[in-house]
Amino acid sequence: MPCTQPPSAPQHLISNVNETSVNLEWSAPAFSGGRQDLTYNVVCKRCGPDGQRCEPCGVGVHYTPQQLSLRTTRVSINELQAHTNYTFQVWAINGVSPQSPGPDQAASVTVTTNQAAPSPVTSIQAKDITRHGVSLAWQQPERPNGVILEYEVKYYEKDQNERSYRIMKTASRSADIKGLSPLTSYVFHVRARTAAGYGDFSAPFEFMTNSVPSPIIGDGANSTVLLVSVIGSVVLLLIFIAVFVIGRRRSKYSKAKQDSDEEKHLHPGVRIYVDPFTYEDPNQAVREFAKEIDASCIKIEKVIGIGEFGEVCSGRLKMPGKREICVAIKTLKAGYTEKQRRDFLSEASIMGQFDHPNIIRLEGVVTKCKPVMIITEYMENGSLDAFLRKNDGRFTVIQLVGILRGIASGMKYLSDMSYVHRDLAARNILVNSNLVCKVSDFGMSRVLEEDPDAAYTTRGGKIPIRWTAPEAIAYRKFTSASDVWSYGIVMWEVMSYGERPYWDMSNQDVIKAIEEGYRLPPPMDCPVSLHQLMLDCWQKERAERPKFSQIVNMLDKLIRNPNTLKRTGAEIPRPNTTLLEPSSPEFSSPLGNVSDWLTAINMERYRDNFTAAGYTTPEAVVHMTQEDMTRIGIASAAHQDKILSSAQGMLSQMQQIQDRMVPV
Ligand code: ACK
Repeated sequence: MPCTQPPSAPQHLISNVNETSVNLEWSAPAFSGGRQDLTYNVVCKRCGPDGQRCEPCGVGVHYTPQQLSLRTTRVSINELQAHTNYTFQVWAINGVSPQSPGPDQAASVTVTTNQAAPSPVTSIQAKDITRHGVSLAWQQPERPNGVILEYEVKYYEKDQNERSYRIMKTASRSADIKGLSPLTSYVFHVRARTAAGYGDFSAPFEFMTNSVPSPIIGDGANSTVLLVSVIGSVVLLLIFIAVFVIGRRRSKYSKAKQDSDEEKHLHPGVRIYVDPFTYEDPNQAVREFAKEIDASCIKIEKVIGIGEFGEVCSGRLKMPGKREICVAIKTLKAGYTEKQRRDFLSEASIMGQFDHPNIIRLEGVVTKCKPVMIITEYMENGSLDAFLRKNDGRFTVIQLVGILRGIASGMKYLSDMSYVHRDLAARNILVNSNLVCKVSDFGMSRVLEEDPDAAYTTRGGKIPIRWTAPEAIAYRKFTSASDVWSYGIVMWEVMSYGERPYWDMSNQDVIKAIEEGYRLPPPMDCPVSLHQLMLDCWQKERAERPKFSQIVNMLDKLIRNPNTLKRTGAEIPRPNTTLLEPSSPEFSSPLGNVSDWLTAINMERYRDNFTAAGYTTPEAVVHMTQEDMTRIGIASAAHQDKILSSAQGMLSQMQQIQDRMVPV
């Protein structure tokens, strides 16, 4: 027999960076060396800003499933440092590799991690509990991911609604909370902020204030009071321990229960958005949600645009003790009415409640002198629609899907907070120098007044017709599901590099065409899977549209399996400036519904599993993996195989149908 040899390098290594995590995927080497014992080792190197001077990443970096002797062709690497260059090598190894190690057995990729918010604060301690206050202290988060600028303590009475909470900010790792009611249980959460934004809040920390004044130690005049106080304190201490232990037990229980729930329930810090117009005094909302900035900290440099309320400028913000940063400055023009001032500042009260990498970050407001200003982070590449038009055809499909994923993630956050945007469109997305997209434009009146694409409806309201779901146009039913419709239009704008949805059709014609069941066709070179997702977002029945969490998952899956993005339908000659007819094969599933299919393959017992996990269309089912099956509760390997092989058959049937598709 000939000698066996070391394998050649893994092929097609691709990376996907998500904040401080990196996913690597590759395919098997072209040459296996004539052996079956192929595994992979991953080498991680941290490099200087120029990508040179690399050193081993060391401990602290986590690899899933593992770093060495991998049998899979993918690995997820977590807990990397933010804003850092890394080079990863993936080595193909077999039993004879040690005989002849060489660089031709490895593939490598270099990435830069993004910014990441700090990890949650974990250990909080209460010191000096009194009738009306408590001193809290905590440790720095395990992974600060940057310099901690401040901590925020959120607290509320345990028996009260969590929405009536109070916030205290501090630069140190302790806080003296005052003004509490005696003998009352309070819940505290602490979170840290760096230049990348806020981290998650800590788990709840509960305690009860004292009922008796602190004894005056050394005053022996009234030993009875002292004795009562000491007994009282001991009893309270026992109550406190009991409350703490029960609290801990309960939170452990609820965590176990909630693990399968939506993300918003997992993080006690994710709260519901508060409409600033529900405040009797909207200025109070501004004070609560936006930081007042001294005008002397701001340098206006140039005008970059005109908004409804005045000029939009770029400039610099230098707060005492902090680094200077680039900012965008929205100004309120002179001669404004009180209502205009309120409407202008409502955007800051809304934006100030959000904290997410795909939502534009509010730095603060200037209200104490004129002009009144709203200061936000600066987004170097401006609005997404103009940016795409300027860069027509320059991005890979994966980059475009990355853009869409960012927007969907920001929208998921907003919908988790029960905020409905109402004017989601590429013109209202901003792009920074790293191609990170952030949702912006949160003014309430703006939706109706400022947007040049908004038109008056028969009911008198002003609505951006081309981006808006039919039920929102017809009877103002604005929900996260109508935002999903708009998101589908944004997908179309992105994949067509900023083309105007429905081209030069009039608003009336658009409304009529949508009502008759027509939909936008796939833009040129758009993967079939993405156009299908758009069509799902444009379901007439809003309950049938995907949720933003499902859209994020779907896009993640497409990014992980780039092969699913290869089919573009380009082989079908079709003018792509004509709407799709309602009867197009792409439209409704040509393969019937999931329930019928499960019945046909004698697997109807899993119908509820599919429905509960959101796999409601054959298009969604055909891309499922074995892991997905396990996740939705199909434990039997034989059943998994049966369903997967039938789904494969369905996929090829689908492809045949699409190949037969005719121009409409
Ligand atoms: O497309 P643009 O350059 O991006 O023109 C508009 C203009 O101001 C009027 O809204 C730009 N703009 C708004 N907010 C920001 C921001 N945070 N960073 C950079 N540009 C911004 C927008």
